[in-house]
Order: sequence, then C-alpha cells, then structure tokens
Amino acid sequence: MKGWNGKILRINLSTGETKVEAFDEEFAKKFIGGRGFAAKILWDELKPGIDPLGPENKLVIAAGPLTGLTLPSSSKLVVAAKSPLTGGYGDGNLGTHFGIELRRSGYDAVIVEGKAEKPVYILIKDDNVEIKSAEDLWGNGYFDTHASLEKEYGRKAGIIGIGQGGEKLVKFATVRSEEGRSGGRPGIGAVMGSKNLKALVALGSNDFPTADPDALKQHAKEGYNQIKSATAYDHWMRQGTTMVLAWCNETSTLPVKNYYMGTWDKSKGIDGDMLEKLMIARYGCPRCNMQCGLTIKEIKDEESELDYENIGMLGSNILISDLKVVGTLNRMADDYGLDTISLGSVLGFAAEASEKGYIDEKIEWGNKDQFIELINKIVKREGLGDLLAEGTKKAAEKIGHDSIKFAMQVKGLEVSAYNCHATPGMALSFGTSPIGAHHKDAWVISWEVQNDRMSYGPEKATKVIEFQRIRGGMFESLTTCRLPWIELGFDLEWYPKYLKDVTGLDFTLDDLWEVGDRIYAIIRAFWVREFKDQWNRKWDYPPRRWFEDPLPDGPLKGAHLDYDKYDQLLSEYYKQRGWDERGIPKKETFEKLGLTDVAEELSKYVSLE
Ligand code: PTT
Ligand code: SF4
Repeated sequence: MKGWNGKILRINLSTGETKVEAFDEEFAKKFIGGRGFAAKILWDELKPGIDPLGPENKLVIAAGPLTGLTLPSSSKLVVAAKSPLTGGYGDGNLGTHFGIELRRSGYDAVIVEGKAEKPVYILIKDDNVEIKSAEDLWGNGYFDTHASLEKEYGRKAGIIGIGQGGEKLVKFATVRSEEGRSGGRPGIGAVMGSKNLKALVALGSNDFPTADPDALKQHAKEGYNQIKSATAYDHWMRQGTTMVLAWCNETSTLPVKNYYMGTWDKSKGIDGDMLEKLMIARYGCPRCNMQCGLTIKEIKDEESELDYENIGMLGSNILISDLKVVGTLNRMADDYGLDTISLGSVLGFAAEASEKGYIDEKIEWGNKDQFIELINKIVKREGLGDLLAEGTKKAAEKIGHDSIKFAMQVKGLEVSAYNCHATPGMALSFGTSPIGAHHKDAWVISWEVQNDRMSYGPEKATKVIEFQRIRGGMFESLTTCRLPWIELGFDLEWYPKYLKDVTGLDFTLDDLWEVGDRIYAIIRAFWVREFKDQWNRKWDYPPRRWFEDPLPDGPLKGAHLDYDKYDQLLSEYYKQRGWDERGIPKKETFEKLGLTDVAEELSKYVSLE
C-alpha cells in the first residue's frame, strides 16, 4: 500500500501501554483518512452513553494520505472525540507540523485512551513512544507550553497541546499548535484535559512512501503556481479570511449584538482594511503558499493572529469596534486554548441575558474590561464564568426565561460568524452540520446571497449536500486545506490527481463524494445512537432567534426565517440524502454505502426504515 503508512498508534494513558495496529487498503479506500478514520474508529469503539470527559472517551488524531506531502496546503490534521459540549460526534481541523512528523514516524493516526494519573505529554519518535511527565507544563498557557517543548525538541518537532481552558474542562476548549493554529471546536481540548494530557510531540525520520514521486513533484509545482497566479491572490495575501467581514456587513450576514442585527455602522474599525493597516506579520500552516495567519499588536503589545471568525465573534457580535481590543480577547483565547467562536457567543449571550435582567451580573455590550474579566472567570470556572464554560445551550437551560431563543447554537455547538436571518440555505447548513453549528462543511452563503437568497427551493438542499461532500467529506478526509479551492478557485480535479500520484489508486471526484456520504451516514448514526428516543428532526433546526426576531434595521429590515418553509427544506434535504423524515439514514442508504454493519448496530437502538 502506497500513500498510507497503514499503521495506527494506540496509547492507553491508564495502563501506559502502547500498541501499533495495522489497517488494510480496503479500510483506507473506504474512509481515506482524517475525519473518515476518526468517525469509523469512534463509532466502532465508543460505547453509547459514556462520559465524554471520562477515561472511556477516546481522542483520535488522524492524518490523511496527502497530509504533510509537498503539495498545496497539505498539513491539516483532524482531532476528534465524543464531544463534551454536544454529547455527539465532535472534531476539528488544524494545520500543524505534528501531522507531518506523525506521518514521518510511520503512523497515519493516533488513538489516545484512558486517563493518566498525573499530567503527561506523549513523545513519538518513530517506533519510540514515551509518556512523559508534564507536571511542570500544567497550568501554563499554550504559548509557553509550545515554547518549552520546542526548546527541548527543536523547531522541527511537531507539537499540539492545550492551554488552561482544556485543563479546566471548559467545554469549548480547543487543541492548539504553532503560533495561531487551533482546532476541535466542540471541546476536543477538554477531552485532552480530562485525560491529564497536556501535549503530544512527534519527530519522525522516515520518508513518505508515494506511488509516483516524479509525477507528484511536477503536479505539486503546477498546483503551487496555479494558486500563486490566481486573480484574488494579492488581496488574499493582504487580508486573508478577514476580507469577508466587509462583505458580511454589506449583505446583512454579520453577527452583531448576539446575532440580533446583521449590519453595523462601526464595522470599518474591525474589517480587513483595518487589519491590513495594523498587520505586523504573517504565519500559517506548513506546506502552504497562501499563508493566512495575519497578526497585529493588541493593546498589551502582544502579537495576536486574527481570522474572520475571531473578529466577527469577538468584535461585532459583542459590539467591540477596536481591532486591537479584539486582538486582546483573541490572544487570551489562543493562550487559554478556547474556541473563539463559542467564546464570542457565550460573551454575547451573557451581555444579552444581563441586559434583559435574567442574570444578576452586569455585563455591558462593548465593555472590554468586563469581557476580559469574564474570560478569566470562564477559565478559572468562577461564578458566571463557570456557567458560561458549559456553552450557551447549558447556560440557557440553567438561566431559563426565553434565553434558549438567543442561545446561538445547534445541537450545543455555537454558530460560526454568519447571521442567517435571510439565508435559509446557510441555516440548513448549520442545522445539518455533523458536529453542530459549524460553517466548515457547507459554507454556501456566498453562492446563496447571489442566487435568490430567500428561496427555500430544492436547489438549496442540493447545494448544501454538494458542499458537505466536498468540504466535510473530501477535504476533511484527505486531509488538506480547502481554502485554495474556495478562496482562490483552485481546481478540485487536482485532488484525484494528487491521490493517484501518492497512492497509485484511481479515485474520481464522484468516488470521493461517496466517501463523504459514508462519513456523513456514520456520524449521523453516532448521534442517533447516543440520543436514541430523544432524537428528532428538530435537532436539525437553527436557533430560534432567526425565525422569531426579524432583523431590526439595515437593507433587509424585517427579514427572518419561516418555520414551515424551513421544515419543508429539511425534508427535501433528507430525501436527497436518502434519510427518513426523522433525519436517520434509511437501511438501503447504509447498504448502498457499504455500511450494513452500521445499520445492524444502529437498529438495536432505533427502528430503521
Ligand atoms: C475552525 C474555527 C475557525 S474557522 C476559526 S477562524 W476560519 C477560529 N479560529 C480560532 C483561532 O484562530 N483561535 C482560537 N483560539 N479559536 C479559534 N476558533 C475558530 O476555529 C484555520 C483555517 C481557517 S480560519 C479556516 S476557516 C479553514 N478551516 C478548515 C477546515 O476546517 N478544514 C480544512 N480541511 N481546511 C480548513 N482550512 C482553513 O483553516 P475547527 P487552523 Mg481550525 C487563531 O479548527 O475546530 O475546525 O474550527 O485550523 O490551522 O487554525 O486554520 O475564518
Ligand atoms: Fe493554513 Fe491558511 Fe494556508 Fe489554509 S490557506 S493551509 S489555513 S495558512
């Protein structure tokens, strides 16, 4: 087998035992890597109902066959587990040297199980795997943690780890790497913390086995050149993802005041032009020639790396109009290892609950000092901070009144920075995302705004599925960055070509879409098995605010989603996916995807159509 190492490293932190397990070409072809491997492993190995923060949960860190090779933007890595935030399947994706060094060490994935008695980190050097004390790292932020490990193992070492957020089991703690890389929004950092696992370090010495190195070299060169000559390349290099902010403001899709509004007259203070003015350096993932990690100096003169989501959620969503202040909140999130999207959402939720008199604490919109204090309290788990550390859904359940209406989440995961009062297709994308409300799988909003945006027609469901196949299926399993394609128009046909050069196998794009459908069916099965009788189609609904609170101003004043029409669109989505009216894949759909075993297991918990 070429392209894959064919090996998974399993480490049990309770017993200290490590094992290497082989997988064959059939498994590799069926699930490719990354999310595909993670979903299959978690489905097979986790008993339903386990505590996500208990030793029975497993952390899966999975690369794909393209990870780490010298080809465009190829250093992504999937981190996954049962989510402590949602109780369902959770994963995230970060660009890191760790994926490269893991593959160089001879593995495609790592499974970490059990719980260490004391804080540890894992060192992987080819066949040598050690569990080492992390007692002197525990309690440190991620920047110091990374620097200490890098000092010890050198700049070549691949490192991923957590800050105090993961240690304190904040339910939206992420896994961190390098200067500004962050992944695993649904609390994968907290899963690491629950295992007393501060970090993993990998240093490999092997070459990647590829089927046709010469063709790969040539195609990679052509790919890098095509990216560099894209029309939007210069603008991208100046603003990265932050260029989206001005567009969101123009199209009433910006989250403003906890998604109450969609435009803001102060957005210029935090947009891509402002970032360009303040930018001091650029970072990014390895193997990428369109690096988008742009940094500014925040109010305390520290460097802070800003993406669109970070600015939308820690800026307009909580009415902060000074980019340097956004930089400060973002830097705190990066060091503590908290997801900026959920963090901005819980802060907005708290400000709104305070304004409505639902909580005693005074949290004012735009008040930076109060937000800074609140972030510290979230990580220390003090007072209101302790409640917010559980995420908006749990916080709303505790606070009561009508606060669930403005808890901006789906299945417990907070919505990314796109306001969907007037974009039903994007609302469907959030509703049906396999990890809760993340935009990563189907960012259809740009297409939708240009194509009859208020329509609930079947084309919206088709587009969501098309994007879920490409983004949630192909990119998450290969595992490479999707931004060359979505931002600079890099041709999708490159990916089967790269796969052929690397593995020697012929995949068409249709084959890869089928892998995506398989992954979606397994992840849906995971959710349904966990929640059994509670599961129903309402779980695929976006937050109530978008239906019930029309936009109060801006060019789309009065716009809101419609319950009946959304429900019909959801039925259309299920139909096109081969899922039943409860949103559960039909028996024949599982069978068509080669998942008869999954159907059999699931039918022990719910009846299948
Ligand atoms: C991703 C989510 C995003 S999506 C952003 S900004 W984005 C936020 N970034 C955070 C951050 O930074 N610090 C922090 N403490 N929390 C953060 N939470 C948010 O996390 C990221 C890029 C970006 S920037 C995007 S869109 C693309 N995402 C990809 C993806 O998901 N898959 C893929 N195959 N390629 C992708 N390419 C792009 O990667 P999650 P990264 Mg991220 C500071 O992880 O959990 O998926 O959430 O990985 O290496 O940082 O690159 O406008
Ligand atoms: Fe990483 Fe940005 Fe490059 Fe994608 S485009 S690989 S997120 S630096």
